[in-house]
Amino acid sequence: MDNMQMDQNDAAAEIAKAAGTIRKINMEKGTVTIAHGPVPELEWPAMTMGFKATPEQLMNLKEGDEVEFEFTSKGMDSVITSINSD
Ligand SMILES: [Cu+2]
Repeated sequence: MDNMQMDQNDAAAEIAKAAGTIRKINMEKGTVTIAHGPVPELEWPAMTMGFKATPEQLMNLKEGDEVEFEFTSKGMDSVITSINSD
């Protein structure tokens, strides 16, 4: 294992912030689809995509809600760490 490589992977999992609109919530799968604005930290443009989330994070949210959220992104997995509706 190359330690330098591991450090770079850890850095990729830092928390990023975004704002957007909830398009779909799937409680069974623990996913939420959000149309989010640009994420400068990750050099992401605005897009609609799925995030993993816990039932506790999703239970007070509904489709159409405007939200601000924080997440980690590693490979194809983006996982919400906190989410709040405006
Ligand atoms: Cu995205």
